[in-house]
Amino acid sequence: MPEIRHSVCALDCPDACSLLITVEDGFGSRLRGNPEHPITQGFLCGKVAKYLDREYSPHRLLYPQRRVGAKGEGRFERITWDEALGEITSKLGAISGEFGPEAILPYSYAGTMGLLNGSGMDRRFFHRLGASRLERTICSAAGGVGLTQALGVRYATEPEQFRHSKLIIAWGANILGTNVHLWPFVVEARRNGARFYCIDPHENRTARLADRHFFIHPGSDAALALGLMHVIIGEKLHDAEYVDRYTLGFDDLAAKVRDYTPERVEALTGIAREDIVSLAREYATTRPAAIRLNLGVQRSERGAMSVRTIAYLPALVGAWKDVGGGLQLSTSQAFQLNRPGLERADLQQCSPLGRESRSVNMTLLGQALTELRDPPVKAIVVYNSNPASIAPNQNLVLRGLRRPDLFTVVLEQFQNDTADHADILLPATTFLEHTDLYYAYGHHYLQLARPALPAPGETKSNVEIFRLLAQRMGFDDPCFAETEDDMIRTLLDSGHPFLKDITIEQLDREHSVRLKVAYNGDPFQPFAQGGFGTPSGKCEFNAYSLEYEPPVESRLGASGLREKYPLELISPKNDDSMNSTFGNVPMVDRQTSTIELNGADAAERSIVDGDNVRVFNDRGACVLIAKVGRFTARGVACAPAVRWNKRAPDGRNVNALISDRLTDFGGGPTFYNCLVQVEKSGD
Ligand SMILES: Nc1nc2c(c(=O)[nH]1)N[C@H]1C(S)=C(S)[C@@H](COP(=O)(O)OP(=O)(O)OC[C@H]3O[C@@H](n4cnc5c(=O)[nH]c(N)nc54)[C@H](O)[C@@H]3O)O[C@H]1N2
Ligand SMILES: Nc1nc2c(c(=O)[nH]1)N[C@H]1C(S)=C(S)[C@@H](COP(=O)(O)OP(=O)(O)OC[C@H]3O[C@@H](n4cnc5c(=O)[nH]c(N)nc54)[C@H](O)[C@@H]3O)O[C@H]1N2
Ligand code: SF4
Ligand SMILES: [Mo]
Repeated sequence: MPEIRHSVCALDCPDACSLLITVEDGFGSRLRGNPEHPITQGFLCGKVAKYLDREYSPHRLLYPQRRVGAKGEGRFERITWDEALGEITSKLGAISGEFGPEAILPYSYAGTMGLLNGSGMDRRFFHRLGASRLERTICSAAGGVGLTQALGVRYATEPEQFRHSKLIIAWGANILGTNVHLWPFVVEARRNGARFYCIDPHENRTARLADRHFFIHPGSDAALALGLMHVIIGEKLHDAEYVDRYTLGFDDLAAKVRDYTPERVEALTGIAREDIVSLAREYATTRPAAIRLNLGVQRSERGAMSVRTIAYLPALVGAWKDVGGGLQLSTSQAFQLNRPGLERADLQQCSPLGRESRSVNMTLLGQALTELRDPPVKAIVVYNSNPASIAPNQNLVLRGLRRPDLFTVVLEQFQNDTADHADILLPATTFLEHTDLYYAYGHHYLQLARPALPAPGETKSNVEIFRLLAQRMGFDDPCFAETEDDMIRTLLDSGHPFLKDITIEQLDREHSVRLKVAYNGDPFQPFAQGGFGTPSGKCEFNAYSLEYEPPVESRLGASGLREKYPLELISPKNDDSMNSTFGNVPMVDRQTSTIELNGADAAERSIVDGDNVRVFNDRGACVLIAKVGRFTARGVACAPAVRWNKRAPDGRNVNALISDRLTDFGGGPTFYNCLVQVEKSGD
């Protein structure tokens, strides 16, 4: 008899969908969205609707392997778990003894959003070892800092409330591509008369369905926000009462934005001055008004400033007062779990180092592997991430990963570019095969998933692999013997009111539980009456430090550079994949091997649709297929990310072009400020 089991999509996506899987004799035959879940609403995105193809792919890694070919070549031989674990622990032990434990670097990101397999036993293991700590900046670090500067605490308007909005602005947010479960709420709002606008350098899937799309120069969003404030304050359209009661520093803000006239902001952003004026008026006078700000704006040299400045807008117009008003960047901070108890940073005190170890910024991986000293990185353990494909300054990253003296361990489901560089390659389970607890960054439901399918071959979960490694190393703290359920109980035990009375038993029964963010299921309105997380409890404008400078790598940036490399390249998410996770799928490979060029830019270079083109700058080059059209403004090119290097003719993807220059705050990457030249390629 087929049985329906519950699971949770673990991909790095705001929606964290509740899944139903039909299982017969241990075989999963159908995957669908849970119709009872208030956010999932019974449907899945295109990529996960087909996830069973990945689950049962003949290319799954099933056994531990040892590299026999050159690094990057991808030739391996099968070994036993016993050999693999023995080799890893003896090598890590030797490196720690000779160079100190900080010569070992963990490298992971959100391949799974599960807390146990993403930041559980692994963290405990590396803390006890005394390994370097990884600053996990690759995605949202700049935005996190910008939002904290503005609001003090990173709470957000919940998706369910968007149905009540009368004006929704998708600001650097490709809702249909990366956050599709917000869309039904947008549709409902529009049915009730709401307008829907996009602010984006790319006319993506979402912008094509918008009432208006404003093409903005990459990285210039802070200027637009300052320009909107100029109009709002100049025309006295702000909410004087809200501003008076719940904000600080309005007069200085008013003085600061005086210089950001529509004329000046048009020159900085490319948006016509009359559009800036009308958008400002409409935003300030429409209630409720919600901004869906996503992470696109903060992958820029001005990323933190952009997010900070945009996040002042709802306070200025009083939008936080309304159900359906405000702003959503990420809901993740509402999940006030006991992370310290899970991660156990205190174990560093028991390491050979006996103190907190150094931290290494993951965005600077290339530098860490080639330049870092005292000690140099001698071993890297990669899981939940594919740095050979996704990290900036790819040529430097690959040079580092190819160092003959670097010991590399990779925990993976598939043989991707990073796996090809492993000394020891370990087979990992998928989220359908292990237990985990899931937070979300696009809603307020905490979810538990039990294994729905048997783990194939000799695959093991990250939790189990790090538990085994800890045992082999002789780590005897009781936390290394904990079960998944012990770890979940620890996480739930934070004492925070948002988690009040939520138990593992309830999660097992109900699978998904709404955080206690509001009384009795009422809408969550974090800042309706102030309550900001700042020292004063008010939204602090701190106007003295508000400023906009064009990014160095932009059309108004460094002059020597933009003459040589006149096109601004952005490489946002591909609609039908997930970073590099589905890079082995031919359709995804085709989608991520293209670059969209504006018709005028293409014509100038005698490029027509379908031509192979070489995209290059001083850091590197890659070959892509041109798509010529009107989807970007003149001077902007768009190449959806992230392709597997090894599927490209020259073994490189767009990240060979991207600098490892960091964002203004937070140490994040600047993927979307990248100057390039494009030429027709002979290939
Ligand atoms: N289908 C799909 N879904 C995904 C992912 C995926 O790879 N594919 N990845 C997941 C991950 S890791 C994340 S972090 C989220 C990210 O989700 P999003 O933030 O929505 O995704 P991005 O594509 O990074 O950026 C969103 C939009 O910002 C635009 N943009 C780029 N630069 C600028 C700028 O300077 N200003 C403005 N206003 N807009 C700009 C891009 O053109 C894009 O349309 O999505 C997650 N979901
Ligand atoms: N040019 C460009 N580059 C980008 C971006 C961009 O927009 N443009 N986006 C950036 C952003 S926002 C992000 S978040 C990063 C994402 O980059 P990564 O964090 O590297 O994400 P993925 O490429 O999805 O790779 C995740 C890997 O984890 C593996 N995995 C999944 N579950 C498990 C598990 O349970 N155990 C183990 N051991 N492995 C597992 C998957 O098989 C997959 O290979 O990329 C960044 N790079
Ligand atoms: S990737 Fe996102 S939208 Fe797709 S199933 Fe997973 S959580 Fe849902
Ligand atoms: Mo991300």
